[in-house]
Order: sequence, then C-alpha cells, then structure tokens
Amino acid sequence: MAEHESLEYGKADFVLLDSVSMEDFMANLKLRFEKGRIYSYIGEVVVSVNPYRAMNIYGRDTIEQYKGRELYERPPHLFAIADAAYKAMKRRNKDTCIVISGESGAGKTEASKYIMQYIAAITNPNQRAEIERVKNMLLKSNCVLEAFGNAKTNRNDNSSRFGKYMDINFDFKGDPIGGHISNYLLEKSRVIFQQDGERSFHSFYQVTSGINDGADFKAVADAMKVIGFTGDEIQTVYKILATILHLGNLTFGVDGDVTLIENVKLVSVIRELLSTKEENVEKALLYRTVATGRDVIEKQHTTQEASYGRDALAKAMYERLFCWIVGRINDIIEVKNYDVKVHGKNTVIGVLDIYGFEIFQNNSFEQFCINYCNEKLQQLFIQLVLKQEQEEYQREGIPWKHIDYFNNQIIVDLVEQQHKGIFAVLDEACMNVGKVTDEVFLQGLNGKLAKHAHFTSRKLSPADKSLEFDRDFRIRHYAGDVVYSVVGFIDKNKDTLFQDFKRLLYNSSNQVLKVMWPEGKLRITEVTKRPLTAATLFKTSMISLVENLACKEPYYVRCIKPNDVKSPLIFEQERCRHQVEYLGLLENVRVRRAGFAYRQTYPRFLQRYKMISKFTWPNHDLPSDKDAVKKLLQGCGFEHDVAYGKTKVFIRTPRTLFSLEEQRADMVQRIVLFLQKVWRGTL
Ligand code: AOV
Ligand code: MG
Repeated sequence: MAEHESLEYGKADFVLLDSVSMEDFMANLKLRFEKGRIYSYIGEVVVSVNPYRAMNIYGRDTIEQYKGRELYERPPHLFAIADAAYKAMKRRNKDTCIVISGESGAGKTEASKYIMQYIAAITNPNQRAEIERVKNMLLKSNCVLEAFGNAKTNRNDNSSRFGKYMDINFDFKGDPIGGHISNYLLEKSRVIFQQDGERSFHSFYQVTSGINDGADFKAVADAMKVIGFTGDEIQTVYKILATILHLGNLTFGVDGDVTLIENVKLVSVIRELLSTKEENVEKALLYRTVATGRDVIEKQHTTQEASYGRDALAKAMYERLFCWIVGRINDIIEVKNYDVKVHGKNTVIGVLDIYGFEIFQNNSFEQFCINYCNEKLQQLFIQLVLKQEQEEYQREGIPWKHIDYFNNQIIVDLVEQQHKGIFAVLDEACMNVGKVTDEVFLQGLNGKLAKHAHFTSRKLSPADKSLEFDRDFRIRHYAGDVVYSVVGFIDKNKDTLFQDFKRLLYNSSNQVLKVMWPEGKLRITEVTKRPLTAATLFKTSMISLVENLACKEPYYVRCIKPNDVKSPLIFEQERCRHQVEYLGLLENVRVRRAGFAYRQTYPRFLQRYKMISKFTWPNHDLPSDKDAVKKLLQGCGFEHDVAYGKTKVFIRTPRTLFSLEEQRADMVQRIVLFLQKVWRGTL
C-alpha cells in the first residue's frame, strides 16, 4: 500500500492505522492535510480534503506515473482510482462508475474534472482524429454546463446547482467514442431570487460582462462552437438570457380595473428578442386563456397573478434552455448506431457529480431535494460498501463480527415512501381542489409523521422555539439537522406555467426557440393531462439514477471540506470530524480492515491460477476445487492472508493477489517457451 511514501506524511491508507479510533483517524487526516497530502485511501475508496490552493499534482508527469499502475504502487490520488475504473472496464469488460460525494464546497466538481482529464490523457495512444474530437467535446461540455448550471452561493463560489451524471462510452480498444449526460433538477428559482451574498447563474454575469466574467463569456461561446452549436443557436441562447434579464425589470400596475404593464418599452425589446408579435407578448403577460366547459375565455390577471406568471416564465425559460443545451450536447456526443457497428460492443465509465448536502439560513424545496439526493447516495454507499460486504461474509460462513453503522434508509423512506413520505404528502396537498396552501401541507406532515424519529415541527415539539408555527419543519439528516421553511413548497412542486406562454414561445419565428417549446402547439382545450409534480419527477429520476449506478462496478471519492473560509491552512477539527462521522468513514475502515480485498469462486480462481502449482496443473485430483485452492495457496505461503468460504476464496490484501498475478504471468511465459520447444522438436 503505497509503502514507499514516507511515514512523515502519515498512513496513506487508513486501513493501516495501528488502531481504528476517531482520534487516530483524525490525527492521520490532519497530518496528511498539513503535509500537503490531500488524498488518502480506505482500501479502494479515495478520501480527499479540499486544499483550497493550486496543487502541482495534476500535470502530464503525474499522469504518466499513474498510467497502468496498480492502486497501491503509487501515493493515493484521484488518478489512481480513475485508472482502476478504467482498467476494470478494459480488462474485464465491465461498466464502472465513479461516485463523488461530500458536502457543498468539498471539491466534487474539481475532482470530476481531474478524473475526466486523466481519462482523456491516457486514451487514444494512436491519436485517431475522430477520438480526439470526441475527447475535446467531452471536456469542453464541462465549461458550458458550469456557466449555465453553476452559481456563487454562501457555501461555494462555483456551486453546482444541478446534478450531473456523465457516461463515457469506450470502444473495444478502450478509447472514448462518445458520451451521454443526464442532468437532475436545476435550481431554477435562483433566476428570480438569491439569498444575501449569493448570485444568479454565472451565465447572466457573462452576458452583462461583469469584472471577472467578460473573459469567461468568450470561453463559453468558444466552447459551444467547438462542441458544434450553430451560430443561430448560440445567438438564441444569449437572446434568451437577455429576455430573462428584461423580464426581471418588468412591473405591473392598475388603471381602474385594468391590469397593465408599467414599462411598456421593455415589451418591444422582449418581442424583438423572442421574434414574436408585440401584442402577443403583452397579452400573454396580462391574460390567461381558460376553458370553461365548451367556452374559451380570456381572463385578465391581477397584478399579483401577472407577477407570478412573469416569474414562472423567467424560470421556465431558463430551465428549458439548460435542458435544451444538455440535449444538444448529447445529440452531438452520443454514440451513433454507425459507431457501434464500427467499434463493436462498448462499455462505459460513469462519473457522478451532484450538488452536495447544504444548509443555508433559509432552506426551501430546492435544499430539500438536494439533501434527499445526498441521502440516496449515502444509502447506495451503505448498500455497496458496508452492508453487502458484511452479508457476503456471513453467507459464506467466514467468521465475522458485525460492524455497526448508521443506516439512513429510515430518512430516505421519510422522504420518498408511498402514501406517507414527505413527497407523497406534498403531492396530495397539491391535488386538493380547495384552497391549497403551504400551511395545509405542513398540517398534513404533522398528521402523518408525528411519531417519526427524524421529523419534527413546532406543533409536534411546542417547546422548540427555533421552529416557527405554520412554517417550519426539521429533518434529522444523516449529515445534520436542517430546518426547512414550507413557504413556496406547493408552488414549486406544482410548477405551473400558463399555457399562453408556451404558445407564445412555440409561435416564435425563431426556429431554435420554437423547438424548445413543442407543447406550445396545444390549444388550452387540448391540454388535459395534469403535469407530473416536481417532487415526483425528481424522486423518479433519483431512483433510476441509483439503479443505474448499482448495476455498475462502483468506485468512490469521499470529499471533505476542511473549513468554512476557503483557507488552504485551516483544518477545523470539529468540522472535519463531523464529516468523517456522517460519511461513515470509520465504519468503512473497520469493514475493510476486517475484510478482504478480493474474492473469487473456487472454479474461477483455479481457472486463472492453476498453472502456478504442481498440485493443480494441468488438473487436480483432490476431492473438490476448494481443496485444490487450499493446496495451491498453502504451497505459495499465503495461508495467513486468506479465508475459505462456502463457495469463494477470500484474499485479504491486494499484495497477495498481485503476487499471484506475477507468478501466473511468469508461468504463462514459461509454458509458451516450453510449447515452442516441443514444436520445434528441440526439447
Ligand atoms: P463541490 O462541487 O463539492 O461543491 P468544488 O469542486 O466546486 O466543490 O470546489 C470548491 C472550490 O474549492 C473550487 O472552486 C476550488 O477553488 C477549490 N478546490 C476544490 N478542489 C480543489 C483541488 N483539488 N485543488 C485546488 N482547489 C480545489 V457543490 O457543487 O457547492 O456541492 O454544490
Ligand atoms: Mg459541484
């Protein structure tokens, strides 16, 4: 295990600690951070601490050091795990994924970019032009998505406000031939409202060319060109941004009982940007078409309704724009049928970079979704790393003392369970025909979740003065307590956009804009289906994300944020300890330490290694494959490092496996030479 690393930097792998207590873990983590060793391992899991300074460890020379090496041959690094995922995919034809988790600002997005850069750097040794083109587009897509999907928050200056999962497809040679991006719930409310000290999405400052953002604007426009966006498309993107900015300045007033737009000049500007008729823009902003029985009438908005409609339009246009950009990138980078024919079956490496767990002064529907997403990923980690592992030892009859951990399934259920989960209660409240308010939703929660250990509200704990009546509920998340304000939950979940706006945009003479709004084709009388709620859509997408990850071979990066002030020097002990605790890292070390790095069924193990022992080569005459494997491993002197289960042999350290591999390679070589001699008759 990276033993060449001097001990003055602490233990490179937490599994090697003399004793596994929180104190020992923290001392090692702190020492390594202070010595500039930001990466460590727990077996094959990378633990990363955000250095908050430029590190000279991502260059070409470092890449060369990791290329094709085994994990424990070099000091811990993201590159090592990227290489491991790549090797597993290439050698064993397996789909793999790299799951990056940690709270907001911990370094997930930076890690995902280094991983992609590494994969790009080690592939396509023959410099095939088509592959270089694909690689370039995959890398450039990051720049575009960050401009439109990231923003400055009080936790992170470049905070991801959407979840991103990217598959990279490889051909049989192991070269990237395409990719696919899935995006999850963009925090679109940011378009119209930001908390104190925060900003809207980077893209808006780039078009208005603020101090730092002017140069970025060019970089993003260039990246879009490289990816293959047309001139018309890029222009439309900036027209949409400008429209949204103008909508933000639009105000409504009344004259008698007529609602009107106060700054009419803006309407002309918007009309021009959207290539629609002036009166259409004005009408869509002030009236709503409603179907009453067989009649269709134009109903005038109150100023309040008009403002609501304006904001909904701004948010929807931005969200639609973002999804359209992702869709266009996918059109271009997607592996085409033709490619599959040329390159044969392909395998993928998926990289997941989502928005991290966050707690703000005021937490709303968006934080609720983001934190639920983090609960789902923690659950996946528990399932794959802590639970299944231990269950397998028990199933195989390996002596095993159960290692306890906090299972957050109870919180996942609290949110997503049918009928009584928070999402279900929210959807139910939104279905009500009568007066639907956020308070009604909170009452629903109080009724259904009164006894839940991870849920509370002022009504349920009257003594808790930190919670407001009719407004707050608190969830005990795996990563900490969060108070959510129900204000806006109903609206955000229903996510209503009047059909008049969709028609307006669909009827634009700008073809790029038109294709973003296909449902604008429908007349009000043809709109019959109630759209799915935001909560239902998000829940469904999270469940399918987890299913997708669970069927791949997972690699983990666990990111830790050392302090709240973005300092490269401060290692806040308590803050870090809390993260180590909730990420379950100590339990991870314990399971790993007591456990085994490698396992294989007896027949398959023999198939691979039988040539290294005279008892098993070419065939064994022992009563069972299990006995044969025992004999083989005894012969090699590895008895101390293995355990024999009912159907599988378990090997504790990777070094033993490595040594078996070396012996095998050696024997294969000798067998080949022997056969050559037999052929030539020179034996
Ligand atoms: P996140 O993705 O985990 O937060 P980022 O990856 O955006 O966090 O990291 C936040 C900031 O920390 C970056 O903008 C860098 O300034 C710094 N940083 C992170 N990793 C490194 C590194 N390896 N080397 C140097 N600086 C680094 V969020 O998206 O908010 O959950 O939602
Ligand atoms: Mg991020």
